[in-house]
Amino acid sequence: MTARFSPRNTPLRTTAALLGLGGILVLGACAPEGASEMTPEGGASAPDGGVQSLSPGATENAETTDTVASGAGDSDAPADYTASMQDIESEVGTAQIREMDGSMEFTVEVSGMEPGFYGLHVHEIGECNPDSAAPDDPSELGAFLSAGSHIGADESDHPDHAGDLPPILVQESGEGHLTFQTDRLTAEHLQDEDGAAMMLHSGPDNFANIPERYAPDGPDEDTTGTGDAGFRWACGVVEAAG
Ligand SMILES: [Cu+2]
Repeated sequence: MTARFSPRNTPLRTTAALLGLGGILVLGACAPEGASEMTPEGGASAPDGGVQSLSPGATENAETTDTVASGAGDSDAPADYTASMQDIESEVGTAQIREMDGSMEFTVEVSGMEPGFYGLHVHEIGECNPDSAAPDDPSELGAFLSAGSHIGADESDHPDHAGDLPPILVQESGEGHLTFQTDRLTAEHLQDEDGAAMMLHSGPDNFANIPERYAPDGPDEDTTGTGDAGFRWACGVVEAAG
């Protein structure tokens, strides 16, 4: 069996060294890592060199995507938007997005990963820079922080953000396949001037479902902002399909 990515076990990936990042690359989190390693958001990462802007920029050819598919689940229809989700080294998976009548249908495929659940979100900025600063806090550096927060993070708590998505299950084969629809996202979300990014996280999303016996005062801000899905493992700019 070929080597697999082990996102949960290798928060400091050796590939960072290959990219010439030098010292420690603390992979920026949408959330702190799991409960056993509650690392506060915003570790430093080596800012020097090796920055690889995978697909900067937002989608611009919106005029090609005016056609709105109707009906349900026409997964053979061509996608209206696509995203290639890349970790700091290579492609991990893809997302195809179709405009339905009143919703968006996503088909997400990943491969080469350890089995288990992984959080998925649509983040608000279509910029997947593996060594970048958070737009609202330039002192916070890490992988794919350039993509900003979940779409809708300003308007509600997780998991009620427009960009909150079901997690993907990676099977024993290392592959995961997920198709779902959401009526929370619109074409405007995906095509606004700063674009949007598909984000695959390093661990499962808890959907802020924290029993009161663990958190008598309710979940904290990190949880209600992010779902504690771990660091940002792979990112893909959402682009209009051409
Ligand atoms: Cu996220």
